[in-house]
Order: sequence, then C-alpha cells, then structure tokens
Amino acid sequence: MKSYRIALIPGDGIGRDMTAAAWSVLQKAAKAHGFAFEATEFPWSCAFYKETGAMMPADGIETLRSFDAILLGAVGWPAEVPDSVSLHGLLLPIRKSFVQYANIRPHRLLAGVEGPLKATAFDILCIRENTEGEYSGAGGRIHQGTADEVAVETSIFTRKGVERILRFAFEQARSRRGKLASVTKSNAQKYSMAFWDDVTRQLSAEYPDVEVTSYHIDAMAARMVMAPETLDVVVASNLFGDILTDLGAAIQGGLGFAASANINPERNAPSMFEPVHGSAPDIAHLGIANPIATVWSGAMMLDHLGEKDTANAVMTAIETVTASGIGTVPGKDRTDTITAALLAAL
Ligand code: GGG
Repeated sequence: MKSYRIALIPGDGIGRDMTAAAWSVLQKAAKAHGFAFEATEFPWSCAFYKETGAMMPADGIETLRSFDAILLGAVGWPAEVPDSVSLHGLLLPIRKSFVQYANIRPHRLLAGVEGPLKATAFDILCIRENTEGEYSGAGGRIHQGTADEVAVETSIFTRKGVERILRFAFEQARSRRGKLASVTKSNAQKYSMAFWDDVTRQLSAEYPDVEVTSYHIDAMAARMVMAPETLDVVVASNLFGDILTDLGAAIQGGLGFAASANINPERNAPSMFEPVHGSAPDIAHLGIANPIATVWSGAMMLDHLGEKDTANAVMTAIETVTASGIGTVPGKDRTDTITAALLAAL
C-alpha cells in the first residue's frame, strides 16, 4: 500500500488540538482511498524552547528534509517566549530552508458560512511571497534601551525571489479565471516595490492571456471588503500577504476557516501545510477552536501529494458539515463535535 511520511508539528496552544483533529480526518480519508499516512510527531514549540533554549534542535531542518510533507498547527506562546523568537526559530527557518516561496491562501465562503459582507460569492486565491521581503530578518538594534537607540530592518527583494513568485501567480491565474492583482505600495516604497511593479509589467508580456492589475495595498484592502467578487488571484510580498490574508480570513467568516500551504514548487524539499491562525492562547485547551482551517490545509496537502480525489473528498466533507450548520459560528460548536461531524461526513 502506498504510504506518505508526514512530519507533524502541533506546536503551541490550539495548534495541538487542531492537528490532532485534522490528523484523524486525514487518516480516515487516506484509508478510504487505499493509501496510508505515517506520522512522526515533533514536539518543537515554545514549551520545547523553555526546556532546551531552542525552538527546534540544531539538526531540525535536516531531520524534516526526508519527509513527504509537514503538517503544522500553530506557533507562539507570547507570555513565555517573545513572538519574534518563536517565529524566527521554527516557522520562518522551515519556510526559507525548504524554499517554500509560495504561500497559498484561499478565501471563499464555505457552504452555510455567513461572512460579515453583503457579497457572498467570491473566490480569491492569495499568494504571499514566503522567503524574503519584509521577513528577511536583516537588521539590528544598537544602543538598546537608551535614548540613542536605533533599530534598522531592511526588506530584501531579489529579482530571483520576485520573479519566481510572480511567475507562480501568473500560472495560478492562468489556471483559474485569468485575473491577477499584484499588490505593492510603490508610491511610498519607491525602490523595492517599484521594482516589484516593474517585474510584474515585464512578466505580463509572457502571459498575454492573464489580465493583470497593480494595486496599492490600501486600495486592495478596501477592494477585498467592498468588491471581493472582482478578485481572482492576488499576489503580494511577505508582510502585505500576511496582512491581506487575515483580512481574507475575516471576510470568509473568521480565522477558523483560513487554510494555507507553504509550497516548494520545484518539489526538491518538503512543503508545509498550516492554518493561517496562530496558537490563540486565550482559547487554548478550552476545546472550542474550529479545526476546519487545519483540515482544509490538510486537503491542500493531499492535493499537493497528488491525491486529488481524496482532497476533494475532504473538501466535500467540510462543506457537508458546514452546510448542516455545524462549525459555522465561532465558539458555538466544540472541536470534538466538529471533528466527529467531519469523520461522519467522510
Ligand atoms: N499556523 C501557523 C502559525 O502559528 N501562524 C502564526 C503566525 O503568526 N505566523 C506568522 C506568519 O505567518 O507571518
């Protein structure tokens, strides 16, 4: 029987319950479709940091390299470990080391879910550059804690990095409704973001079948609220993509529905699948978080592994559950109830 080796990193807070729930759904789906998942769980998290002084062991990246994919829950426990430490110690090294440069985040309303907008029919695929830009980690602080303190943080945009993410986005647009929105703030950031706009223009000549429009981030934020149905594929830098996809999560009914895939398109290292949401310490261990975002991320993992029928079966199960009203209102149904309904729908 075909078997996939998956690295499971539950992480912190609700990440632990969400990966457990998603894993039970994915395993059932795999079994029903004649293949197996073999999980190896890694305890890398803020608790691990408290014990060892690192978010993962020094050979963590090499350990993960041999897996077919990574399923991650959430990272962060700010009461004990600064968010900048937990993020730069686990999630970002994985994304960068495995060249997972395309972070794909779908935003649409699932059957039965009422978002906060009047618009009900939208289907946006946000693509966030995932390895450089504002998240490059280039900078420093001097004279810390004094009146002369200086903090410098440099965004890095390389032609290689910008070209590959835009090319990926053009290809996605070509395979969908043929529309691409490229998001910058090139009036204010006149070097890096003007460069991004230039590369968008240059590549557009290779994709005459794709209608490409450049937007400033502020205009895009308004458009996602006022006219989300006009958008197809949206591509943005690391930070802008991060912010826009929390807005995307909001218009699709909440972070409980927002899935994501960190893709290495060249497939020379594992890709990683994780919900958009974080560890939510305020509701951790209350048993009320919605596992749908993680299960949907798992469906994206199935799709990436080439198990498209199984991915479709998981998505159908999700929408069968939400259409019945279960899991559609934040906090109404318990994690266990939603998971049981997903398993039954499969
Ligand atoms: N589900 C992964 C997670 O914990 N995300 C929280 C987060 O803050 N991620 C940082 C980022 O994606 O920029």
